[in-house]
Parts: sequence; structure tokens; C-alpha cells
Amino acid sequence: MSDTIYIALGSNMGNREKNIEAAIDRIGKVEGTRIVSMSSLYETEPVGYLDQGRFLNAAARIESTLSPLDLLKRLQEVERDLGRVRDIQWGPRTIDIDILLYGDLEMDLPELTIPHPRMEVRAFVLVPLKDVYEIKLINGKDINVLIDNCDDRNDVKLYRCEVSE
Ligand code: PH2
Ligand code: MG
Ligand code: MG
Repeated sequence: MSDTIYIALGSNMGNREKNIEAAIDRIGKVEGTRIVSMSSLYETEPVGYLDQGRFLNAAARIESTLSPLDLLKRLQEVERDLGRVRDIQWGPRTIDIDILLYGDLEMDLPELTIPHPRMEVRAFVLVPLKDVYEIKLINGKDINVLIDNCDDRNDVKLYRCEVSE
């Protein structure tokens, strides 16, 4: 059985576009996992830690037979392969891949919380997600209303328009 999963991608170091493409390519090769659709790319102002370059952000709908923790492990391997070094929390990164939603699952472990705990308040997550999200509700709330309430709603600009199925 495979589940529908939504992931967020972000990069603000090196060739940001290539980093996101390379990540998607590798995620599609993870066992039991396929990319169903990919959002446009958005250029976004950094949130949280401000002294860093602009991000490119994207989201993808994927299907996977892997459990959430196995998938997390694989996604972290992709991050490492692409040169991710973990130092500053919320700081610059070649690639960040976050699991946003995993079917209807809710879980709260130190290493993984689903739905992603901050996704509702971040336009850099919600705007790309909207491109690939069939449902328009998150935790029972309209995604458009959530976006309107995000502090960073004006800091998300379309960079490359290309929603793919
Ligand atoms: N990721 C963060 C912290 N801040 N800001 C933007 N614009 N985009 C991100 O992907 C991002 C961020 C932590 O994961
Ligand atoms: Mg993140
Ligand atoms: Mg992350």
C-alpha cells in the first residue's frame, strides 16, 4: 500500500534550482517511492534566521510504501548527498527536504512531527503546496485563508512557473 505524501523543498546555497532538481531526481529513485507532481519554484525571503540569501522553495506530491521514519531517513540521505551540513538552526542550506503531510497520519516524535508543525504559518511552504495539493484544507482550515494570515505572504514570488503532473 502506498500513501500520498506532501514534501517541501528549500535551497539558498549554490545553484538553488539545480539542488532542488537533483533532490527530486533522487527522491524519485528511492525504493517504493515516486514523484506524482511538482510545484512551480518560488523565490522567498528568509524566515527565522534573516542574515542569509533568498531561498527557492517548492513542494511535491509523492507516493511511497515507506513508513514515515524510513522515508525521513532516505530524505536525510538525499540532503547529505547534496552537501547539506547542519549547523545554524534555520540557517543557509544547499537543500532542505521536509515531510509536510503523510496521508491522514498524525504523529509526534522528537525526530518527526506530522503534519509539519510550522507549515500553517509559512507562506513559503503553503504557496508551493497549493500547486500540488488536491485537498484545500489543512487541519480543517482553508489553505487560502492560512496563506492570507502568514506574515511572509508578500515575500513569496513566482520564480519558475511549471507545475508538472
Ligand atoms: N527554511 C527554514 C527557515 N527559513 N525561509 C525560507 N524563505 N524558506 C525556507 O525554506 C526556510 C526559511 C528552515 O527550514
Ligand atoms: Mg525546513
Ligand atoms: Mg528540514
